Amino acid sequence: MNIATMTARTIPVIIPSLKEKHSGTPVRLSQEAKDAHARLSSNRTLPASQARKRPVRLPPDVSLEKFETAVKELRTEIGDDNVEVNDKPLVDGWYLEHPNTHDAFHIADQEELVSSATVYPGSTEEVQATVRWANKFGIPIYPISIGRNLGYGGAAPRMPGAIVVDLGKRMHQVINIDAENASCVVEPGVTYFKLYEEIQNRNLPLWIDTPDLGGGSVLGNAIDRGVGYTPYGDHFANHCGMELVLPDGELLRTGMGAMPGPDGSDNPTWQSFQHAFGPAIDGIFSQSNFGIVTKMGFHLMPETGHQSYCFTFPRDDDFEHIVDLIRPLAQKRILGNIPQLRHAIQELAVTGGRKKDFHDGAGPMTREEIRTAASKLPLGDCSWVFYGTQYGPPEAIVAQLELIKGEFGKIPGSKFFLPANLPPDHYIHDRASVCSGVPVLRELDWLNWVPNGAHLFFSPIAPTRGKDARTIHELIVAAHQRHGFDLFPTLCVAGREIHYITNIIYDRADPEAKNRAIRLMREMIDECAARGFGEYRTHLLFADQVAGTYNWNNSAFMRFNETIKDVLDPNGILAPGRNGIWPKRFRGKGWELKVDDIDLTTIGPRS
Ligand code: EUG
Repeated sequence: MNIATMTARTIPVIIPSLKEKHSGTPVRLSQEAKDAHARLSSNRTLPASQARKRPVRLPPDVSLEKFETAVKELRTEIGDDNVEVNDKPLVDGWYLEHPNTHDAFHIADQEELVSSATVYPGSTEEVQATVRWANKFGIPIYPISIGRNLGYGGAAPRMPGAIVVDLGKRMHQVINIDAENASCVVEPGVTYFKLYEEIQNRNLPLWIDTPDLGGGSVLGNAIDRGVGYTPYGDHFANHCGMELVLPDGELLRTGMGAMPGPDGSDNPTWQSFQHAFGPAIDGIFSQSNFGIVTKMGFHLMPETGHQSYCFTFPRDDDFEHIVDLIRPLAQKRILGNIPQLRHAIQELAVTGGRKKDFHDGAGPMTREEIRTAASKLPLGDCSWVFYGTQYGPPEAIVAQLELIKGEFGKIPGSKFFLPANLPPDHYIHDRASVCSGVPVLRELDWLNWVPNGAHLFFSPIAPTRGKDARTIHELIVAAHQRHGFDLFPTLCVAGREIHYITNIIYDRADPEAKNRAIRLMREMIDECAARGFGEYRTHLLFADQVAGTYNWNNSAFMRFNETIKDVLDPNGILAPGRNGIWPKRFRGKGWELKVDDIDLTTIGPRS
């Protein structure tokens, strides 16, 4: 173990490194990880774990006797050590030691969104064997890659008592890096940290594309259609070829991979061309429950020059104008990546600040409190911060920056900063890392906002148009006010749409705060939908409601998904309810959680 330290409460803490564990921390970030852990644990009042109130949560319609028989059979197929019954106390842990048994950021009772067991297949054949076993016993399975889909449900199955198929633990090889083609093939357990390290070790002039936190699965994030911040930031768009196990155990390759290579080798263009011939089917395996992806190809970006920067804007009301200035810059691809437009309150949260240091009592911080606190930070008094990065040779970057400064200079009081103008611990340096493909841990600091901090993302899509952006922003502001939550808007602004991401931060030990967070989510989903703004991704427990808003023409889209689901998965074993898609076996039997389901303490069929 390379990191051994003592927390504020003098519990010895060991953070596994990437060498010791597939989901571990790179050595270059060990001090940062240690510090982040110390801050979080000193802000935790809950015990590490509590005795379970109930025994193992069994899969639906499965007796204990049948469960035990099934587990025994799975052990003979996959190995005794590779099947673990979930009967021990539940440990929320933290980002770098996250659970694969339940949702660490529980909104329901901690014991509700839980698995009955975890299986660790070591090969595609073992994934196929697991799927066939699930069909034989009618037991739902829930695949995870790393399980760090945090804020969206983490590693938890949507259906309590499902068996989690933890693919990452034994399937974490970087199968290939093709330096000439600038592409790679990875297994589910390869994190951004690991892929980055692999490329550095081989001294290749290639970049990966990472989200804000680097511990996630490259494959898992892409099939959930996650986002990063180099020019290759659309993770699904930059994938190239999949191998997957269908719900009946069949094995399938997509794109050029559907054609065998010579003499039994992989097709030589599998990582060169995404679409190949015939229907482009890759998309139906993203954000769905139609197959288990066991290998996935990605394009890698050749390294290039880069320069990160930020602009600050003084007034809350500048928002609309900023969005209208970004639109043409993004459409013309003068902006080098997907920039983030963040509210000044994030400057407080990302320093590891605690709300109580800025605000007394309950209720959200006032505008004046935010301004006062932000004015003491390096960027000074402001309302919005635009973080961008330009790419290419130095002369090109200078020319691009002149154009961009000319535009944002139209907003009175705007200020321009380079990383060299800001202290070494300022967030801009982490932004510069992320925007040049270097995975980091910085955004963990948000969770210190409240004790036992947990978070939930609300992620609607809005047009890149000032007045639409204002409409959605005002609606979200009002909803947060009503429910007493601070609002942390980060807008990922493209030329035609905005991913408006807000992070609802709540205290896991406070059932009343959890319930307010649920009401807030439910209301925002419905109010946005009434104006045509829909979520691009959501937490497990809100998927039914969100799926229900995509209901044009008598829900033709969901009916299409259900048709596919019932053909591919007639026994309804694969991730029932994922993204709102329920197999025939469970559909309409009370599992769906709708807008009126405000009490989510217990999860199961309702009458
Ligand atoms: C973030 C961005 C996302 C998302 C969750 C979090 C960033 C937070 C663009 O998508 O889904 C700072």
